[in-house]
Amino acid sequence: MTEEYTPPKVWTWEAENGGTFASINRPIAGPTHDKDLPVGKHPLQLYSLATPNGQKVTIMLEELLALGHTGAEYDAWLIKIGDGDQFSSGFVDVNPNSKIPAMFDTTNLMRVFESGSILFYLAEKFGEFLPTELAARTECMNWLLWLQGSAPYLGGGFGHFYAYAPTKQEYPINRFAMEVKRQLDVLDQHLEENEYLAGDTYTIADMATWPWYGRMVTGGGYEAGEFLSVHEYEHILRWEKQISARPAVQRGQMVNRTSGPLEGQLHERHDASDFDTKTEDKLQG
Ligand SMILES: N[C@@H](CCC(=O)N[C@@H](CS)C(=O)NCC(=O)O)C(=O)O
Repeated sequence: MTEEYTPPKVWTWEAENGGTFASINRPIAGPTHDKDLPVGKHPLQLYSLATPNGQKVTIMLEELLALGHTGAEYDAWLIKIGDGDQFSSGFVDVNPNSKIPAMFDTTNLMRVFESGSILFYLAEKFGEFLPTELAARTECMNWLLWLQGSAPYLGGGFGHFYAYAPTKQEYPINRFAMEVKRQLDVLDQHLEENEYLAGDTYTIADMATWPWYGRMVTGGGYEAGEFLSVHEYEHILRWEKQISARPAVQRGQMVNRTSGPLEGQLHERHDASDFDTKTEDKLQG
């Protein structure tokens, strides 16, 4: 057991509380500095980073482009959350919550934030990856909102205490490991009966879930594969393989990526040809 903590009567902000995100976390909203966001030539402007939440959107945009929707052409600008780019005045204008991903649609001057809302917006705008028939559409939204509600337990809960907290503590790691394994079992049982999350067709629910739980079962998430015995989830593993074989998924996960092998990092994407010419291995020679 760890040392007991007695909360004070009133919580106060200690700027340096330790942990990986100590320097960027604050208890207040709003910008820290004045800076406009860059704007490129394409209809959609994306401000993001290739975390699982960011990858959801770049996968969707690449899937739409693969279907020939030229209106889904996009500029993907890098937001370095470790450097506090999400607190610029320009970013706060597109997302008052100061979290990536955020998007601006220049065709109707609309801001879209929250990754689930961006997926839904793009699905509605282009009429793709969201069934139109009520029952199938509802099932797709059930799983999309399940993911949006569940992933914070995986990332902000389990991932934070297992990988990022300044000390390893048994209570929070146990609590969130239990919950994450329960979530994995929910998905595994569902995918035993269904090819994709919403049934027979690949939808925005799969695109949202793959970067989180797909990554977990291949052992990549927080390097906790062995700890969580992820090999047990054979139906998630089958689904994960199916999704990761899609070329648009392979491209989408490279955009705004700043870690991992250099050939998989495309820091900014402004043209389809950037995947061939502007990955970090090519730029660094
Ligand atoms: N519910 C949000 C969560 C977005 C989110 O948590 N983004 C993280 C990166 S994955 C972020 O921008 N963190 C920066 C910060 O907390 O200051 C969504 O789905 O878009």
